[in-house]
Amino acid sequence: MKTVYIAMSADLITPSHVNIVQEARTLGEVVIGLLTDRAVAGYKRLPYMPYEQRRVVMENIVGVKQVMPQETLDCVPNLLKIKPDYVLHRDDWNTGVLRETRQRVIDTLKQWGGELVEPKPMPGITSTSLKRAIREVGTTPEIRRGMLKRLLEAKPLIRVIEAHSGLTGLIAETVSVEMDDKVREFDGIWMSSLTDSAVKAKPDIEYVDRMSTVSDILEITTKPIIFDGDTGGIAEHFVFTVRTLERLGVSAVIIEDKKGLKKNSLFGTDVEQTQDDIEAFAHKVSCGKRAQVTDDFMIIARIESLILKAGMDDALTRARAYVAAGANGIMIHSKEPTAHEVLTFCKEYAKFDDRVPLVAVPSTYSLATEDELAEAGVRIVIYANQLLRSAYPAMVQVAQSILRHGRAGEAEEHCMSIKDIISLIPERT
Ligand code: SPV
Ligand code: MG
Repeated sequence: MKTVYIAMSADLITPSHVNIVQEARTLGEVVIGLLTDRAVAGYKRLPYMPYEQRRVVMENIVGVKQVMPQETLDCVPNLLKIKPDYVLHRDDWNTGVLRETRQRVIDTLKQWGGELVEPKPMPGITSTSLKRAIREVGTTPEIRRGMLKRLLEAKPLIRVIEAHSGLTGLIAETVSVEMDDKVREFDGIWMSSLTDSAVKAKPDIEYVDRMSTVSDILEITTKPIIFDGDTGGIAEHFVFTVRTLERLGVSAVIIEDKKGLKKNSLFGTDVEQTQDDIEAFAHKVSCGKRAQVTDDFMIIARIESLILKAGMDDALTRARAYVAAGANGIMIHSKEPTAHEVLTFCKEYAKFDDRVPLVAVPSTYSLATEDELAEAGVRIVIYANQLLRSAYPAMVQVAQSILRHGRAGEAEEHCMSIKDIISLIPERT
């Protein structure tokens, strides 16, 4: 019996998947090389369904003999393992990210006289159109909540952007660019207290009610959310926040080790701010960990020692204590103009035996690149305020133009069209 290999991610199964399996069956026994989460996340969005769920679906498609993990986009390592007689692939991979892989497949198959068979793509439903439909339907708290942990397993660096409204949530959800044949998107959403407060014209002092913003963002997005929990309040209150966020499908909360009237960290020592005692904050973290119901939810401890000029040793001592208290991540904050002190922290942290993922927020040191931070061991980069900081001056400029000219005509070039704004948010009927 001949063997036929088909590589696929099989996230949202369409008739096209079933059809290619049926075509393959006419040639021999069908082996599916199922792309792992890591393999898919390397070039596009993390699949909606984790590998194990996708495997179960594919194993139950009539005609599938075996499902094996394909660890990268390149199926050649699997081909070398099973030496199939045929590889089946739709003839739509002669351009883009898969072009080189295609050639390597042809060259590899030659070694044992195997053949590449390329049926025409099936018209009709595509996984892209299904993904759009899924976004319109939304997601569930369970699926969304677990996504941050899945991303940490699947990708070396998680890229997160701030949102402070449904509209900015939509930007975080949908904006993408194509680079080097890969689709680059934000992986998750930061619910910043600074921008959530500023957009309500309130100072960032733990005053505004955040839950209505969470609800607006949940409504329009499917990506994982990291909630800026400020100080978390007193431990007795923090446990309720953890339960609420977890129930809503938020993936993580970050709390900072300050107490009393919290001010924004980027004031540094220009305003009075008090760092919490190590034991008290570690206790708050462990209370939160005990309160959560699922394994998916993450509590990330944010260290303010560098912001408050308490020194690198203090930052490292705290990191040790917070990890021991059960924190699932450490955010090291800095307001220096370069990444220097963050990178020093990372270097020392890398020597710890017990480590959890590191989070960095390059607001003031914005010239630091993702590659640089990832190289130092940072796993999550948060762009914490750029959407609001760019929107505000644009709005002021337009308001001034209207005043200056006594009409809105000159401001038009800075505005999206009326046609675009009225159709930006589709109705859901
Ligand atoms: C926020 O975005 O609200 C943050 C990060 O907490 S910072 O503004 O740098 O404190
Ligand atoms: Mg904040």
